Amino acid sequence: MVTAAPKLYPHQWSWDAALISIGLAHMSIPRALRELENLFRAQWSTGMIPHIVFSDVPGYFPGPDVWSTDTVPAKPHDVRTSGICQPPVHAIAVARILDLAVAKGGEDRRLAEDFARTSLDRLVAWHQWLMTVRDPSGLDLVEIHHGWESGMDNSPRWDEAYANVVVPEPIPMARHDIKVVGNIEDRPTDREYQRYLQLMREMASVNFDDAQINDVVQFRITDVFLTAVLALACDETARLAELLGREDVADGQRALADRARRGVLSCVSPDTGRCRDFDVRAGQWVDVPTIASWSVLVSGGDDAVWADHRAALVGEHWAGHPSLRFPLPPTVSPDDPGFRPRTYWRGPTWPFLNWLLTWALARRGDRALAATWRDATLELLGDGAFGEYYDPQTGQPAGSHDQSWTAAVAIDWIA
Ligand code: 9WN
Repeated sequence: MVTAAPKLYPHQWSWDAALISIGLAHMSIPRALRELENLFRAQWSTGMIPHIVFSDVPGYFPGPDVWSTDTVPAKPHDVRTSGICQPPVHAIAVARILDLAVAKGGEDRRLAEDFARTSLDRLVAWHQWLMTVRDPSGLDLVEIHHGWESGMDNSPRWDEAYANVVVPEPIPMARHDIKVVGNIEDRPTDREYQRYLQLMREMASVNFDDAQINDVVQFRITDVFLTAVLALACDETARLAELLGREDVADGQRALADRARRGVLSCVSPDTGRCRDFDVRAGQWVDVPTIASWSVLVSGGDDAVWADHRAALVGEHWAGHPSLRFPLPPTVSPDDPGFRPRTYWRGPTWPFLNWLLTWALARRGDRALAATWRDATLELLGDGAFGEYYDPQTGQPAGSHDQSWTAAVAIDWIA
């Protein structure tokens, strides 16, 4: 596997792996397919693709022993994984790799078509799990049980829900991340980590059994951005299915995509125009302005709302903010009192996320904005550090250096 980063993340992460495989495909189609295969082999029998597939390299906390998933019946017995998921970008990767392989032709094409054919059922099971097991209330929105599932771990979107997570007794921690990342403000706090660990304990207490988790976990919130990504992933799976002559699958995926899109639109606040998340335990909407507020830019589904969200994200409070080094979307607006330019999901701009946005824009035909964000991100990466994320005001790299998906998206853009 390609690890998410050499020192900070010495394992395979789910959504990182998808983007990494796209970068690899430019150099070797078989290598790209192996990367995805390694992740897909770890898919649970429920359909869930786990958020981490562990290597045997030590040095990440929480590692497999802390996760306690070894005896989970749904997990393949020969891999060690975490017990939660991440956003479903995988179909986007399979489709992108297939497109690249078709252009290359020959053996590459044959291998990629075979892989796509065998992956189709995996993707269907994965998307189905998200829209059934993870939508127990029938809201057409995917519910998450841990901020890590959103991939936007400590985004202010989750602050209120986390504030309600009670940690009855201090949980021992041996954090490794703060030793690797020199600047402590780049990472979440100990207090945040205590809650992260508490939720893991709760899920482990029922052996990660989906039927019981909803009753024991103190964090249940729908994730509008993840749902928007799912809409696109289902579209891409439908496209793949058509290419491979599986009309039955294509119809089902189109229906799921419609549901996800409807779900995202149902989150738009009539007052602020922003997408909200719904805190299932508190029974209330959470309308915190972050990059996820503009999720209709990703999902589409309503031209007027799409145009509003595009205008907001390029506007003076976001990518067009005068204090920014490059006109790129920050994760929190610099005008927000909670904006922290170096702190993880509380302000920095993330190159892989910019790639995802440009991919969605280009797919919709907005090539001009896609090119602007691509060029600006490539300029940001011109320092060669391949930062995990960047201070949007200074353009300085933060978090880990040599972050694999940062390099992968650069390759995809320049290849
Ligand atoms: C927890 C690997 C991952 C990304 C996430 C990012 C960060 C992990 C961590 O790193 O999360 O999953 O330990 O901080 O938030 O999006 O997939 O790059």
